[in-house]
Amino acid sequence: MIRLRTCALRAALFAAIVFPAHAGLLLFDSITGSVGLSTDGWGSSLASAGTISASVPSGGTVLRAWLYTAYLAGSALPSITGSLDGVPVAYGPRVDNVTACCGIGSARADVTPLVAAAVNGGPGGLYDFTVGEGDTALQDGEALVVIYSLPSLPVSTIAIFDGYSAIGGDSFTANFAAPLNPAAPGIHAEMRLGIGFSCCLGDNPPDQFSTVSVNGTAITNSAGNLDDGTSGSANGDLITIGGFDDPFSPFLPDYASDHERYDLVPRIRAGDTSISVHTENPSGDDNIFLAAFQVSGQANFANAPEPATFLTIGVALLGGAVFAGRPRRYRLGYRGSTVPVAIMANAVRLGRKK
Ligand SMILES: [Ca+2]
Ligand SMILES: [Ca+2]
Ligand SMILES: [Ca+2]
Repeated sequence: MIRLRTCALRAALFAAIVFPAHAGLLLFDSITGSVGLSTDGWGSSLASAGTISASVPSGGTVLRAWLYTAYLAGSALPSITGSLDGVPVAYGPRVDNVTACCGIGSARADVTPLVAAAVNGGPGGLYDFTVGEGDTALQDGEALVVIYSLPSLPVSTIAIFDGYSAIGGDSFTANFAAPLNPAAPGIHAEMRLGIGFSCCLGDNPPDQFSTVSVNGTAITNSAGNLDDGTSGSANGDLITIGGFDDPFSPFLPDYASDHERYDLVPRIRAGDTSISVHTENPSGDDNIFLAAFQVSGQANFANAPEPATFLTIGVALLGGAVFAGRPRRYRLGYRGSTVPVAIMANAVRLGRKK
């Protein structure tokens, strides 16, 4: 009994220290099945509405759809509002990036019913929506994230992390049950980032970019800028989303050629059972508010503790314990959906900091 209590205490201490009231991007959702991912962004400092799109093949069925908005000067924005195809959007709690300057943050809305109604049973391809902002000067832009099922697709896992980036660094890990073979036919592993309030090198110091490393290797020092802004480099327009129509960024791209969509396969070594990603924002004034992953097969995604914290505290307390998320299984389907709930989702749902 004493041993059990000690173990429980150690586990509690470990959990409390490794998972602090979390600063950073949190795992919001994860799903495994014959699923696909669509992401797109729009921003403007002048117009209060524009076009944002979803790309869903014929036969695809929308399972979930979220609209994000990224803002600045949050204290001057008492309420966060917007619309999709003229329908007011009910954004959830604001998520201020308390680690960064300038009152930057983001909010998320569930727009599944509206997007599903437009897409399901449709011809497939590109679906355009009119996205609106309540305050275009203080809202940099929006991201539309859609997960759909399509029986002909190979099984993959999609994971969405959202909230705000800790400028000192966030880490994510995908754990796989079987060793990976990067040469396997059809293997797929990618990450797409959504970043708000990021603009420019040189003419607006400090240079505004984020860095990304995968399995310990830096893959970009150029993530950011207003790739999805439509009105030029002004506050209220500073948003970029790795989108369905963006190519993968080359390895260590320059600023202009980094569109925040990254192929992770080249960083996988034969036999790896996990993929680890780490992001930082050295300028302290950009907000990575979204990280969307899609990988072949089944994977368990988790927020990873920072390496130094993990080694120092984890080893000391537990003598080398192996960290592993404990996924919760549940059947899938959104409220009111007629989608067959044949797909098993594999998720760790964590509360986001309010
Ligand atoms: Ca705007
Ligand atoms: Ca910035
Ligand atoms: Ca960019």
